[in-house]
Amino acid sequence: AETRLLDDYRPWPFRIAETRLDVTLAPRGTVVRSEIALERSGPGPLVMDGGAGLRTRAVTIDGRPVDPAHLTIAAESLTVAEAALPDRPFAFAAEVEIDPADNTALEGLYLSGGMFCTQCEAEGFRHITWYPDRPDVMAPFRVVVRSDLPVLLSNGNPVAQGRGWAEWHDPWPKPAYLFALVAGDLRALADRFTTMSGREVALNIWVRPGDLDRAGFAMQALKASMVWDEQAYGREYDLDVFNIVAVDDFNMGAMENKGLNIFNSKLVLASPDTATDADYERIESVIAHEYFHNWTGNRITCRDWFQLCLKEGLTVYRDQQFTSDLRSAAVKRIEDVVALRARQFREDAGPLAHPPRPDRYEEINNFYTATVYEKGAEVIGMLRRLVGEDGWRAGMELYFTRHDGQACTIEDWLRVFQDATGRDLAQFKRWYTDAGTPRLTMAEDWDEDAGRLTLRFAQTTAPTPGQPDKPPRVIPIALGLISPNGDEVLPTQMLEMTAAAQEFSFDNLGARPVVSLLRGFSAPVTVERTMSAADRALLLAHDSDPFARWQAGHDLALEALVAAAQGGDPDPAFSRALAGVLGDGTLDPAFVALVLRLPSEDEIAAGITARGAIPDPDRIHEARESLAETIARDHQPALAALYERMEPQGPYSPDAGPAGQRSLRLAALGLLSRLDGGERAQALWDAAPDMTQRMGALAALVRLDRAGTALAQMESQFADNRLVMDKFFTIQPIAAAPARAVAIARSLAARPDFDWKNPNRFRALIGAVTANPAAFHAADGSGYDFVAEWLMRLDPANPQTAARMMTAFETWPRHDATRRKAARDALERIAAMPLLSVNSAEMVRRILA
Ligand code: B3K
Ligand code: ZN
Repeated sequence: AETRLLDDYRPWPFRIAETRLDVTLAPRGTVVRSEIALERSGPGPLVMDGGAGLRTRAVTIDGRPVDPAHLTIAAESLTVAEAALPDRPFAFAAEVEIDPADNTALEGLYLSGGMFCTQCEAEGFRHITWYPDRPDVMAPFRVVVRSDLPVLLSNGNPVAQGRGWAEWHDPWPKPAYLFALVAGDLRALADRFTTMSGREVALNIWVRPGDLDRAGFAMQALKASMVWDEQAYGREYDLDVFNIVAVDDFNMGAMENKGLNIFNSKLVLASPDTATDADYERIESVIAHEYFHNWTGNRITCRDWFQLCLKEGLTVYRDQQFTSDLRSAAVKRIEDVVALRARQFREDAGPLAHPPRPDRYEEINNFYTATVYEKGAEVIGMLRRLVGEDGWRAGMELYFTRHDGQACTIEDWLRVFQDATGRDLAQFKRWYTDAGTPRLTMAEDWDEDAGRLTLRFAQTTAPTPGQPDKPPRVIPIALGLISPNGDEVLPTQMLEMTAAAQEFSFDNLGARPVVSLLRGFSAPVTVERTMSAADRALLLAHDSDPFARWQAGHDLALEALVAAAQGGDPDPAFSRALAGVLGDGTLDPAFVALVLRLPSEDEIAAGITARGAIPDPDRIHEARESLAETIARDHQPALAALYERMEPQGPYSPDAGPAGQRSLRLAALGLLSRLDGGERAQALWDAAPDMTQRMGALAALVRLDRAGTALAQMESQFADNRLVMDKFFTIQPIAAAPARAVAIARSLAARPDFDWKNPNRFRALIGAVTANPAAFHAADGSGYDFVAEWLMRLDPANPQTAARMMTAFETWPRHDATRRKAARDALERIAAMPLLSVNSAEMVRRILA
């Protein structure tokens, strides 16, 4: 496939005054009539993008068919020669036919259980009609939808409707990727919102008739988001209606189409007996994320897809702030860092490493990554730390006023902060253009006589694909000093490291303090320092910064596990230090649960790799299981007491307080079930309080291989609930002993309800195998083979989801020769597939490079 380069950007030589669409829906033979009012803004022919599925019936300019001599229709483009175009404004019109029923790729217009819906980002609109399908071409849209289905929706405000048709108008110029259309037998949960300037907005969440009672929480989250964006950024909603639609077949989480967000139903529907606390929190944050896109993404969009992190990094940053404000900032920060390390650090350390702003791609859908999203958000957090609160406020204000209605670049974004604060951001820009996670080392010099502590920092970043040399970056390092008795002797300071090596000294210190480093995770770097277990335990007990405090415990656990997985004796320091944490009744239960959560098998493997050794997935699994058992034995009475005490009282609420109690309760349960044979878990399952606790109990039962009855009950109770049945498919391979997981997954895949063309169901089962590392990386290659088999089956139907799941293989280079060969063989089988999609071909090529 063709490689696209950032440097090749050229503006489109026309402007669009208005785009009109008239769509007559049918499962096969949907007719799309378009009329695009154009005005020339540069030289050249008129080139439109289009996909293979378009059957072109007519092309006219100002109502007259284009002379075939001036019209070229190729596989992916339509060109009208310059000679056939008037000098004044003119109208391009086309009529095409498409078949949504055959669209299994779920890109463009498709059918999901009898309902028509669209997904246009990044380049899906070209599968609907001929159009300049690029984000820098913006236009107001007027859309007529025709169908017998009762509910007909598109972007913007409703204009008029009659039997079998509805007209919509979106006055805000937008790129085609924000277009949406929905038609179906839907019911609305309706509400209203009054904006800060008094505008009345009708809110609707559209779901299938039977799902109406599970949309309430999403509505609450939407209203909370609207209030928050007004208060935090002064951003107000700008249409008369805001519609959200839930669909069962969706390639990702949700989509921010202007005024008509389309959501994966799993990110809308929730009730206490079907959704977990984690589901609720996710729904709240994704509803917010898509809503926040209305300003950061829609009103101000991207010039081209290389700039994707302009909208995604900023919007993730905003949804993270929203969740911290609504829930606990400390807990949210820890959760976000855990997720960043699990997905983004891993990506940055492997063959798929790329900068937040890539400069080349073959298939843009392969770049909706943790680097663009989550690292993009971290980069914004650093920017805020560097320019300070006033600079941040002034910069954001300038961004919204200067760029409203425009399609922008990362350069525009940085210039805003440069202009607002006078600060030179040239070095900072490397965070956007350079891939890889910097490794920060710190050495300490203590001068007892002078009472002076000198910290010597060095930064290095390993080469990444296409980027052998890594100049130093500016790294904001937040640190504090803790005296040996636990008092804070220096509150948080923000150091700015700009060179490859740099020193900072602190004077007038009485006794040698312990450095609390990278407070709040002030930069997305890995830290290396020598530090005694006793000092880590001191920080875990006393650090005033909750993130650094959690990190100290996490490091203790990680060190113990890395040693144990390499055949060493595990240091008992972590388990010992837990006594203080478990006994401290002042701590937030959610925080305690996070301290108890052991580093993942993948993180242990990365830790071993970073020390220059080869990880053994089986021994890692055993080391982790055995540490869990040690902790359970060491703290049995305290855990048992917590398990009882953390039972939330009263009716279920997904709020941070009770959810935190449940997470601690379930963490205790997971440990205790290693000693009680699963007795508590069985009792909890039988009591069936809510889905959160049921899933916690079920995970323990599956791990102990005594979940037969529980699974049968789950199945009979929830056979009709797709979202709950997805959990049924996930929990078994993910929680089972690695040696059995692939066999279990194979038998699940043979069930008639393994509807693999549904992305949620596919990810539920196949993704679960990739999330059980010792099973996926089994030495005999059975895990790789199973996953590769299914990716090959999915690719022809749904390339986007297949390619995305291929990232499971990105850690293959760190394994031993046997596993490397098995992984390579599996990937090569995929690469050799006839008609492999562009999406998957690019991924395999990069993973194997
Ligand atoms: N912007 C969409 C993602 C589109 C993914 C296309 N492959 C959802 C979001 O980030 O909010
Ligand atoms: Zn987004």
